[in-house]
Parts: sequence; structure tokens; C-alpha cells
Amino acid sequence: MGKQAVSLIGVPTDIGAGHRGASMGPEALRVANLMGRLEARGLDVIDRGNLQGPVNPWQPPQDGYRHLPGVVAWNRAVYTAIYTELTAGRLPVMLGGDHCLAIGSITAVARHCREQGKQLRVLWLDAHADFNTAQITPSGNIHGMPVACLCGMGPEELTKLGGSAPATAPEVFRQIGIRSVDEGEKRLVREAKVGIYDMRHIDEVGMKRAMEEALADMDDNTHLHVSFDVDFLDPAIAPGVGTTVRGGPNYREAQLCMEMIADTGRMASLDIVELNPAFDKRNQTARLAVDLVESLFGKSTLMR
Ligand code: 6HN
Ligand code: MN
Ligand code: MN
Ligand code: MN
Repeated sequence: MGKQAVSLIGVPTDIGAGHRGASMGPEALRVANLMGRLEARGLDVIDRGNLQGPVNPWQPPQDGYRHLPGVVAWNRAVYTAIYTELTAGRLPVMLGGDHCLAIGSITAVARHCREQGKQLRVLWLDAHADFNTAQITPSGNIHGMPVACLCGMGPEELTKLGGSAPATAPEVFRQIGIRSVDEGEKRLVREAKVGIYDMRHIDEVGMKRAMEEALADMDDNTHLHVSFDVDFLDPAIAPGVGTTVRGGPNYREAQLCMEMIADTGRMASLDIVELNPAFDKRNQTARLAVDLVESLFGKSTLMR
């Protein structure tokens, strides 16, 4: 078998977030030697550098959205870049940037899947459900809305990024680690029937069984996309994010989660988002993220 081809794409913006600093995420991951670690795994890695887009104007929300034009511009660039890598047969790793950028990456992945006749499965590793809309958002921050947008609920400029809406459907999502969902958002995720494996469920059945459930019913035809919001992790081990929520997976639980994803052999695209070096200590959260991403690519699997 040839080397798995991986492309790193930096997206240095915090345009969708409520705190500044996620724009420094791509560089922090590079400083933590993401590329070298993946190369040591035997992967053929190219760092495509950073995409470009508007500066963060740091304005209050308008009609329920903060920075909508800027969010659209960045996501268009992400959509094109991710689609280009997938078409070239490479595995794109988006280095965010805040989580609004998953609208662009997953819209591209969904298009690729449609064209290739593949089934899409999205694992959404996050403390948050990211299913807000303009009507119910407590903040106006679009990083709290990407899953709703991908399911067709949101402004046309975002829901139709790939030409038509919806980009995909609630059934493709499996959300792991959830522990902070806003009041109105709770009703929406319930109505949409998003697959949620929240911390209560992980406490009750353990990470192993929760992941077996989330990874069930995939086959050779499944494209598995992992959207890794670093605030998924417990803030005790990962302080370098803008929106910490206590009570997340610890180091071993997070490792097991990544290892079980690697064991499926189906991960075909990845987002690493919400890393915020302005809140980090000595780049420890970036180093932890790189450690976990190595596991996603099979590091801890013996005999490989
Ligand atoms: N993230 N639910 C909150 C909001 O403002 O909508 C927080 C969202 C956080 C989003 O971490 O990707
Ligand atoms: Mn493909
Ligand atoms: Mn998120
Ligand atoms: Mn989050």
C-alpha cells in the first residue's frame, strides 16, 4: 500500500468565536510539530500553508449573527481548499481557526461523498452541540451554529455554500463529549434527532461503549469525517480554548476515543478547531492535540 497522503491547511481566523485568539491555532499546531509527528507515522504530509480572509472586525451581532460576511468569506475559501484536496485523493486536515469553519470543510466533504457515492459519517468531538440559529443563539457567535447550518438551518450564504441546501442531514452526525447545550438549542437537537453521546452517557456506559455505538454501522463505503473541537477535552488538561466547560474526557478517555476511531481505518478528513493559544500555557494544549491526532492516525495501535 502507498503512503497515505495528508494535506495540512491552516485557517487562521477567530471570526466566528466569542474570544480572540483561535486565529493563532494553526501556528501553535505547527510549533507543536504536527507535521513531523505525522511524517513519523509514515504519512506523506504536505503543509499547504494558510488560507487568507478578512480580518476580524470585532463587531456586535447584527440580526442574530456576528460577522456573517466575514464568516462566509472564510468558509468559501475553506470549502474550495478542502474540496481540492479530496479530489486529489488526499486526506485534508484543517487547522483552525474557530468551529464556524466546519461549515466549509464538511460542505466540501459532503459534496465529495455525493460524487463518489460514499456514505458520510461525521464524528463531532465537542463540549457543545453547535446547533444554534439566529433566533435562539445566546451570543450571535457563528461557531455555535455550524451543525445547524450544515443541516440547512441558517442563512442561505452558509447553508448553500455548496450550491444547494442542506449540505447534509442530522442523521450523519454523532456528537461525543457534549456537556453544554443552550436552552433553545436543546429543543432543536432533540427535534432534529442528532445522535448525541453526552458526558452523562459516557459516565454511565464508559467511553468504550459510547464509541462503539457512535462508530456502528459503517462499512467500506463510509467516509468518516472527524471534527475535533479541542474544548471536547477536560479543561484541566486542555486550558488553551476560548470556551472551557468542566467535566470533559480525561487523557485516557480521549486517547481511547481517538484509538477507536483509528481502528476503523475510515477517517478520510479531519478538522482541528478552537485551539486558542492566548489561553494556553506553554503550548501544552497544542501539544496534547498533536498527541491525540497521532493516535487518530494509529500511533498507539501495536504492530502497525
Ligand atoms: N464552539 N453555545 C454557545 C454559543 O455561543 O452558541 C457556545 C458555542 C461554542 C462553540 O466551541 O465551537
Ligand atoms: Mn475520497
Ligand atoms: Mn464546537
Ligand atoms: Mn466547543
